[in-house]
Amino acid sequence: MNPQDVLHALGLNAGLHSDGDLPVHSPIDGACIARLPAHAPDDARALIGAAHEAFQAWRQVPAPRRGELVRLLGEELRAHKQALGRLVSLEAGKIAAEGEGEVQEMIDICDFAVGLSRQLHGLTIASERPGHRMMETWHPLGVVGVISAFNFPVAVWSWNAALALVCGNPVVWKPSEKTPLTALACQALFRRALTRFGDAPEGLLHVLVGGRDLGEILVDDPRVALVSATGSTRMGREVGPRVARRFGRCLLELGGNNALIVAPSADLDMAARAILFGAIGTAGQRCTTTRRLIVHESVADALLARLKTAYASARVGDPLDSGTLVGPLIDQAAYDAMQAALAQARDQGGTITGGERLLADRYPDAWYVRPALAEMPGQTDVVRHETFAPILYVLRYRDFDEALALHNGVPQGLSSAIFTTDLRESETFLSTAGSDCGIANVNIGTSGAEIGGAFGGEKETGGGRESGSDAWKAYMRRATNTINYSRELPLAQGIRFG
Ligand code: UN1
Repeated sequence: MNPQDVLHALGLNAGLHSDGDLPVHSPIDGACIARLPAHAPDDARALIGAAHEAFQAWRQVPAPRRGELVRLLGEELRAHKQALGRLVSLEAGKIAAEGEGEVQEMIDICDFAVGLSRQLHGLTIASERPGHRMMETWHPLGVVGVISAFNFPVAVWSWNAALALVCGNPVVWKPSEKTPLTALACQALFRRALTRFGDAPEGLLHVLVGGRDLGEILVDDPRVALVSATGSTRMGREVGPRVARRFGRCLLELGGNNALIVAPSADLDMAARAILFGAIGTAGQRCTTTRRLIVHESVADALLARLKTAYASARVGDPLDSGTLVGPLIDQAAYDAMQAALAQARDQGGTITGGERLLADRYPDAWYVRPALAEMPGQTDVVRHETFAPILYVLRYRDFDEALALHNGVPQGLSSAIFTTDLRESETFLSTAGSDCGIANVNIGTSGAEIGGAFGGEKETGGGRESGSDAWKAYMRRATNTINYSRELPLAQGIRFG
């Protein structure tokens, strides 16, 4: 399927050669695959207004009926899984399996949200007053603004949108300016679902095409009740305080610096496979990418020998060729950041294997690299920093406490893993004194989380939780209700008044 066919299959009329001011480049070969008209700031404000109007009607629709719309969206995603997955590959550079995997994640969250649409329930709470009942009710919140990153151009939106919609909230989405086509494709699929649904209000989903200024409009507009933003810690440092200034709600999903500990008792086969997927999958551009390997000195040489062989033979190239494991970096800026980090690692005493540019002759405008292993003398400055590229820093440890200290000794706190068959180690890792991350795994890598759990992390990762478990509560407002069915008016705390 060429780009034009993919867009056509997804119902997108955006021509490849229209004359808009936002060029979209495929990281596969650097070619310009579309030029889209960007929204003006006033358009964005008008769309937020339309979404706010839609909220007045959508919040009144019974939640299970709202779930039906998300069920239909899930059906559209099932029917267009291959085409949308392909577009993810074209626009974000993911290998085909990961492009389709991302769409599967969308289907899964739709299924989850449909079930949830019948379970948005609160508690009944014991009242201290006779003849009283206390309960809590969850109400729709308002317009949800979603700011998403290039690396999961559609799945992260769907985690937010599926929950927001069943919770009674319209969505205004500002995708990365590097990946607007996949967003428009999702909007086209959503429109199909809307048509089949029938009587939904206009304005339940808007996509803002353009740059950072549009994100700022979402952040500052008081009609946007919740801003859910995925991206760098630097971005979160701006978004968080700005939304807080207007007492809006914010859900932040920021940088990760995820470590995987390999203990002496680990199954090294399993560990090596998990490290490979976690560190070089998606060309190291997941927020859950394994960035630090903390390995016991007794198994370090054996593990590293395996990893070096695997790194040298991992096929890097066109993400749509079967057999490719590592596609391109998103752009030259990502390549430059990777090279700068490797230079710093060398300066800080590291020994680097890999990291060089590949396929430059064939693709002069694309940025393919051999994933890098950086054996470090300690957790130096560069190791504590998230570089969004396939660099795995390797640190050796002697005793478990040292491993834990290294593990938690970074500013970020998203995902973490330990490979061990020692019960004491695994339980300690999951205990309050163990991993300080939002996600902590045993004998599973750091990336590829399922949608059923709450997703997000602590410290500079921003504290937000999206996707499964009770993450839906961030998309609703809670009211505590007390009902007096007696003939008295007792005050709480035993107070007598008058
Ligand atoms: C991201 O990189 O922003 O756990 C999200 C994972 C995926 C989601 C990653 N399910 O790797």
